[in-house]
Amino acid sequence: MKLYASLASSFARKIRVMLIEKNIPHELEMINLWEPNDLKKINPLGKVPALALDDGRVLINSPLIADYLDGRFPNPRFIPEDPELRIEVRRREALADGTMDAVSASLYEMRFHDETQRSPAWLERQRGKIDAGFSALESMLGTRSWCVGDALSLADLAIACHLGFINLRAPQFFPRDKFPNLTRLWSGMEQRESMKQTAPPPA
Ligand SMILES: N[C@@H](CCC(=O)N[C@@H](CS)C(=O)NCC(=O)O)C(=O)O
Repeated sequence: MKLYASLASSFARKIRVMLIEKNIPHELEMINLWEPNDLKKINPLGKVPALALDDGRVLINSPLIADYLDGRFPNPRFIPEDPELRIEVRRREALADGTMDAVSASLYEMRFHDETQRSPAWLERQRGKIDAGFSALESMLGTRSWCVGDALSLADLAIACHLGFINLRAPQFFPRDKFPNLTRLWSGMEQRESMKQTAPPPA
């Protein structure tokens, strides 16, 4: 299988970390999303991550790719088998991904529009989602070591990968003193070898 990723993408990092933690043999191609590239031949949406399987199928969207990898390579599991625990992990992953989507929407607005053309209403709308998303995740985590149960799961991975990007490239969206529980989870996760190997470069 071959993973298409980019150096900075925290959605792709979720998958890269899973591949390393599970020790899954794979090829990796890094795409520069901001230069002309052939990514649309693989994923019509032109987004990373995309996982090309050996049978010719391509999986897009990190939750779907994570589902495939955890099912095919269950050692160790990042999505519990128990249906209740499973849904708790996926709820948190969805919230973390959605919060990151709002950060991305804000960054795209700033990338594609100079200051005079930017929509303050759009940026404020996204900021509301970011603040509410992190607040919800912060109270869901509380003082526990892991998001769900007593083991690392896809929920922890998603939060750590997105916070890794935001703290490096757009720290204004994550005031650490407001979110001590998430900050603790993220800094602990950054100590893992899989996270060190996939750290995004500074801008
Ligand atoms: N929901 C998607 C989001 C993927 C995504 O937003 N990828 C960004 C990089 S972080 C991308 O490829 N952007 C390029 C573009 O939108 O043209 C997932 O979970 O994989």
